[in-house]
Amino acid sequence: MKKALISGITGQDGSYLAELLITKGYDVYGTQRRTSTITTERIDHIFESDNKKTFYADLADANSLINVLLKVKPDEVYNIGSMSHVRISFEIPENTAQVTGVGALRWLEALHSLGMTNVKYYQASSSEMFGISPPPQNENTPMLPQSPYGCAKLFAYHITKVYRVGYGMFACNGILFNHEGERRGMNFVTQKIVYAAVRIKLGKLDKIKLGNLDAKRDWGFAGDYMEGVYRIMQHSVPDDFVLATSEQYSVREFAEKVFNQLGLNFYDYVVFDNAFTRPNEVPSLMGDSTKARTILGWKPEVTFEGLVDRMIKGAWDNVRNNTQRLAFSEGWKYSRYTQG
Ligand code: NAP
Ligand code: G4F
Repeated sequence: MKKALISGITGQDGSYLAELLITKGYDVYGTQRRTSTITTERIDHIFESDNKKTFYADLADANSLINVLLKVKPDEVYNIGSMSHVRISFEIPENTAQVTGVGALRWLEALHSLGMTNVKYYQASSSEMFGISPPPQNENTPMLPQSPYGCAKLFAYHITKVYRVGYGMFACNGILFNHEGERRGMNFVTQKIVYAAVRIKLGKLDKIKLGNLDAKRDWGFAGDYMEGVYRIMQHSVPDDFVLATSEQYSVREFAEKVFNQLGLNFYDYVVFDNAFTRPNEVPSLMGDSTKARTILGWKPEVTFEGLVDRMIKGAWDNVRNNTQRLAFSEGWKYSRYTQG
């Protein structure tokens, strides 16, 4: 049985990837960082009765990564962990560089120095690296990042290629465009909008505060993208692939769609708040994933409409039933969780 080790297993993608790899027959392990509150909400159902599958480690702590590698002896490492919020990266730029950028180097050098260069390595690269390069963006598009996060991801992307070429490692990049779902963090714009609309519909919130409504994104479903990640790692040679839907909507269009689905007019509730804008914006992302579609046979299954529907359903069930920590009903808690 192949062993997979996932950093960032407690996050949106890590949890979907863990589920997927288990269905593919993998023995799945993960790293989690020490936090003062519980962060395993997304994976508790996966490792319900087994507390030996996750290990404390931090991307800013090379020895912790080495120790986990020695304990697990994985066949494949998926570096999904990162400080993943673009606007917040302007507030903690050095931490972002350490965790999101140098964190990748720590994994790669740990594998190299331990003589584990036969272990496959996946790097969670991002369309944010393209920055202000106009769409459609593909593997050959110039990368012009606009945030500390984008710069950190660009370092991780290049260092992955350096270890692939220099040491012959199976090290690859998935350059993923925005992907969302029921497990999306509350301070990313899609989930923030969906939860606000549901709360407004249920009389638990009056207004939603947002920043730039004109930015355009290529939004897919996270579960589909983890299938693409798996295929990148099963390909005969290590390579870099864009995963995207090739459709683009503005934040405004996403919000209109969500509010309309609930019978509400978005413009009756939205308030502009400068706190949610960024010093630099990435105005327009839309990927060209021809390479992944042709070589890996990958394509996204969930449509934009399907994504909106499943996110609304997820939020509706949680807010109605108060089943999830993130969905506590008091308005002020919503405001805190959606900061960013
Ligand atoms: P996410 O929900 O924010 O999850 C990030 C994960 O990284 C969490 O498990 C988090 O742990 C962990 N983490 C944060 N700081 C860490 C540290 N210092 N050491 C170790 N782990 C740390 O992000 P996501 O949306 O699943 O994204 C997964 C990866 O893909 C990230 O690398 C992200 O940058 C990248 N990406 C995402 C998208 C997207 O649209 N979702 C697109 C392109 C690339 P806690 O649970 O403790 O916070
Ligand atoms: O949902 P967002 O925060 O996602 P963003 O910045 O595109 O980053 C996400 O996708 C990247 C891939 O391209 C990942 F690498 C990254 O880890 C993350 O998953 O913001 C989307 C857009 C931005 O243009 C932002 O300015 O929404 C705009 N926006 C407007 N009001 C807002 C808000 N974003 C947030 N988070 N909160 C707002 O209130």
